[in-house]
Amino acid sequence: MTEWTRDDERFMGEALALGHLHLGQTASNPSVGCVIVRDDGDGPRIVGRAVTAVGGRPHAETQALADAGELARGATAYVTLEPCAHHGKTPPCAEALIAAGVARVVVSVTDPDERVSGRGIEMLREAGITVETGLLEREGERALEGYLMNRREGRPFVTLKLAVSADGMIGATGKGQLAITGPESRAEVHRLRSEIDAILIGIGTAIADDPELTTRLPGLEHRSPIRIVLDRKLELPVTSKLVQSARKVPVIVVIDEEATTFSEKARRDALEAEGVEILVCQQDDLSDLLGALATRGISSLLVEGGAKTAQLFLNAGLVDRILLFTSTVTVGEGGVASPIDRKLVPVGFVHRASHSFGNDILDEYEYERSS
Ligand code: AOF
Ligand code: ZN
Repeated sequence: MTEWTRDDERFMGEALALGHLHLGQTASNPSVGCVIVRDDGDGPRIVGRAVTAVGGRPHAETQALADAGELARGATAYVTLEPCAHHGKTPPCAEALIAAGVARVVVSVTDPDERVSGRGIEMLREAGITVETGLLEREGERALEGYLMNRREGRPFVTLKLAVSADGMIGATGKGQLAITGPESRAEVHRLRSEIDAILIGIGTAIADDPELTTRLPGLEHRSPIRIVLDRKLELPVTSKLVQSARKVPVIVVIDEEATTFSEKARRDALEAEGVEILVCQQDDLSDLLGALATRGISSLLVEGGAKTAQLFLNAGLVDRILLFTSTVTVGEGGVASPIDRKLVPVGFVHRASHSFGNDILDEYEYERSS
């Protein structure tokens, strides 16, 4: 076991904070953070820093090295993920670290990608560089949870978000969007949207609420996730806000089977003409759908819509985190009951934290994997 110093933890903390910046923006690549630190006898100082670029490339290390320039020679690189060892779309970061003359590399999490998986560390060690791993590993695993789930399990990390009234309801039939939580909670949801790859709702919610599901916080408007609707019968109206904004922010409509009837084909064509992508995938087995999403690079999924969709994911055992907002509003008559409330959390979920947003409480639960 390596004995870490306070400085080690501080610099890896800095790398993790950098990695956080591009969550949801690096396509199929993880958002990795890297800082280059040197000590010329007057204490350690950061001479280079970077996060994986928007779109996924260049990787963090090459940019941090460029930032440090000649100062990287003899320095320590703190990286949240093991440096890559493969010639992919960019040359290996391990090679770049060796060429720059870095003396020590500290890694939080090793890379499960089969092209890397220990080889990055091996390459560095063979070149005489000191490599230490596992610093702030729990935090690193959390920071890279989407990417790790994608590579290890072939599916995105799934977060289920629910907003529940004081009387346990998530809405009311026939009333459209109901303000259950307050503005502070809504801002938090938009912030969450800005950090994930895709958001998913069921057709019931899409029709009842006509939501846009974009990120609408000042400065974060360009960070909207891909929007996915489970829509077996192809009922999403062409006039919906989702469809009407599909050219700006992608929309994927998931249907069970290829359109066959004249009217189905017409509806499909009309949606496609607006820029919607149609994905054919059996929804009875959600794992097929999640596998298809993972293959196209989606590593984090926020399930936002409807009691039915929430239940579908819970029943399939495909929820990793629950974000439960509880408000002080009462819905009363005609309310749609939530499958979950603070007193009824599914077995296997462990309470991790509570936060308050205005008058609302956000409880965070995580599925405890028996590993
Ligand atoms: C790093 N630093 O910042 C990131 C890494 O398609 P490529 O060539 O960009 O390679 C993608 C793989 O590179 C990805 O699966 C993961 O193993 C690694 N991502 N590695 O050294 C980075 N983003
Ligand atoms: Zn790399």
